[in-house]
Amino acid sequence: MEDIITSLLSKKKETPMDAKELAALAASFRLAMFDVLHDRGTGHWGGASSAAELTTALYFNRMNVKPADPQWEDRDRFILSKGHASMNLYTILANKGFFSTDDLPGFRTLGSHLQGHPSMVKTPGVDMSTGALGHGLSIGIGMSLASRLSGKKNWTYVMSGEGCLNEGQTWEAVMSGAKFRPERLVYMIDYNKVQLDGCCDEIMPLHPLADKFKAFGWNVAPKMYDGHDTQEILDSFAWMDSDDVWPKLVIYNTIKGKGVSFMEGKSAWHGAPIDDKSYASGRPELEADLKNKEAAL
Ligand SMILES: Cc1ncc(C[n+]2csc(CCOP(=O)(O)OP(=O)(O)O)c2C)c(N)n1
Repeated sequence: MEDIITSLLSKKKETPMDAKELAALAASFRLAMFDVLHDRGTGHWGGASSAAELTTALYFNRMNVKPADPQWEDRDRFILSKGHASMNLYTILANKGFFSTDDLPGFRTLGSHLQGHPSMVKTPGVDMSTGALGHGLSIGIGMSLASRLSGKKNWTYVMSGEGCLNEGQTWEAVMSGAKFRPERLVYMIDYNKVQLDGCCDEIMPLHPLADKFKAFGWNVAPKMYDGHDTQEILDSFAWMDSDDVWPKLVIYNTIKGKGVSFMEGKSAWHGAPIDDKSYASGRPELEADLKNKEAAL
């Protein structure tokens, strides 16, 4: 089972993968995350799982990065504004080649470079330290404007969940985005509609989210894409390339805790340790999904 993914990675790490390859890869990453989070008894499964296809597609289809040279100045930037989903980012970066996959089981251990929230000074490939919700978009806009000043054409992707949208700073950034129009800046929302201890509608309703961004003057994608359907994610990438009106917003419909039926859509699995019993009943679902995706290759 693992061999198919290993050979896919060794053949295609440097070239854009297609929708089926991305789906298989994301399923394998989701399973790998589940294993580490269970082993370590800590971390955030819900939001790491909901973003699995999105980050996989970004790094294995779209982003221009050099894992051997993480500080390459012309690289595209990615800011995981929902920094608690760090296990997702670490799994991607390790498999992309920024550091060894052998480091992943050390997640959140003393001395590991893979701490609970991403650190740009510790972990190769992390473009910005995050964890306090709400900063990512402001930072991404700053990075994009810095690229403008230095004449660079790299892209900047900021990903957040709903938590960042509950922070006033995000809306200041939305206003400044409309004013300064940072080129190649894309704000991607992993819209799973569940937060740390409840549904967004209970905590702070965001509806109508796309219309709010339109009213602020952003270039908003024509539809909400399915963030677990890799072909739809590739369609959203095509939309990103379709015009030069900046900044752009894409909202992806996702499911928190995707892949383990009894964890899906439940705030209880935002950051709870994965106990042995839940692991034993949840893992076969993820294995079956991986098998199906591999069979479709
Ligand atoms: C400024 C700030 N306030 C509170 C928290 C605690 N916190 C961590 S995750 C989270 C909820 C995040 O929800 P969402 O962005 O929807 O994350 P996802 O469902 O994608 O995991 C909260 C409130 C924080 N990290 N930063």
